[in-house]
Amino acid sequence: MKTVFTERHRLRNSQTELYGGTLVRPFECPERMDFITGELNKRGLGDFVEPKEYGMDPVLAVHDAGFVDFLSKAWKIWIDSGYEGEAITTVWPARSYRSDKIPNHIDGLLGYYALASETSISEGTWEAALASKDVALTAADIVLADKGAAFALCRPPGHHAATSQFGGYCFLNNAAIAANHMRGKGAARVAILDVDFHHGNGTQEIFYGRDDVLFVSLHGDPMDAFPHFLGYADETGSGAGEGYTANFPLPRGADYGVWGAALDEGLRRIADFRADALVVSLGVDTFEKDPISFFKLRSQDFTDYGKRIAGADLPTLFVMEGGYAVEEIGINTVNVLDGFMSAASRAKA
Ligand code: Q9C
Ligand code: ZN
Repeated sequence: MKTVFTERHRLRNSQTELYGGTLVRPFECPERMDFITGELNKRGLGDFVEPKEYGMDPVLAVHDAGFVDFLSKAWKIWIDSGYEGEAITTVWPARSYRSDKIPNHIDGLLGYYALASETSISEGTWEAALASKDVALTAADIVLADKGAAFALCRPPGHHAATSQFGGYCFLNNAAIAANHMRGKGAARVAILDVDFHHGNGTQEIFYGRDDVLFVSLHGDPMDAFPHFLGYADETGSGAGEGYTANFPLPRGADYGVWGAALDEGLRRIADFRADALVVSLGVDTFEKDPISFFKLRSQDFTDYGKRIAGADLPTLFVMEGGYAVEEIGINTVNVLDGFMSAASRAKA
C-alpha cells in the first residue's frame, strides 16, 4: 500500500495548547509523523509518494469561502494587530449573543470561526493545512485509479474541522475533502468510517444533509469526551441525509470487546449502504495509553480491526487523524494497515 506524505507537515509547529489551565506544548506535535514513517520503513511498508497540488476547488466544495479566506490570513492579521503569542480564541458567539455578525477584530473573527480554544493558530499553520489536504486528495486518486487502498499520512488532522470552523487540532477536513472528491470521480456512494477516539463532528456536519455519503463514527461518549456538543446516538441525519449518519458513543474504559462489537455494527451499516468506496478516518487515540482519551485498545487490537475493515471489500482510503501516545503511534497505525493488507485481496494493487 502506498503512503502519501510530505515533510511540509512540519510547518505546523505550534508551541501552545490551552490544557487544564496551562499552556502546554501541543499533544498534536510533528514527532508523531516521525514514529509513523519510522515504523512503516521498519516493516517494509515505506512506499512513499509526494502529494500533488490540487488548488482550492476541492476545498471550497466542502468549506465556506469566508472561513477559508480567514484561515489563509489569520496569522498575519493576528501579528499585525500587535499580539506576540500564538493566536488563541477567547470569545465566542455564545447562546446569549448573536451569531450573524462577522466582526472585524481578530478576537471576534477567531471566535466566529473557532470551535474550541485548545488549537492555537501559529506561523505556517495554513501552509501545513494546505499540504495535508493535498496528501488526502493524492491518496484518494490512487485509490480510485487502483480500486485498491492507500494511506494518506495527513498532518494536521481534519475530522473536527466543519464547513466554517476549525478546532480540535484541525483546520481543513482532509477526509471530507477527499470523500467529496471521490464522489465527483466515479464513486457514486462513499462511506466514511471514523475510528478516531473523538467524534468526527466536522465530517458529520459537512455531510449531515446528504444521502450519497454515509458517516459512521465510534467515539468516546460526548457527555464525557471532546467535542462534548455533537456525536450523540440520536443524531441520524437531516432531510435527504436522514439515516445516513450513525454514531456509536462508547463509555469510559471501553475495551476491544465493546469497541469491536460497535465496529461490527458500523460495518453492517456500511454493507447495507452498498458503498463504492470507503474512507477511514484513522485516529489511534483509542489506545489504552493515550494521554487524552479513555478507551482500552491494545496494540494487537489494531491489527485485528484492520482485518475486519478489509472484510468490507471496498476500495479504501485511510486518512490519518489523532493519536497522542507518540512512542506507540507508529506501531498502532501500521498494525491497522498491516492487518488490512493481510486480509484484503484488493490491497495489493
Ligand atoms: N481534556 C483529534 O484527535 N482537547 N483531536 C481534548 C481533553 C481536544 C483531538 C481535551 C482534543 C482534540 C484529531
Ligand atoms: Zn482524536
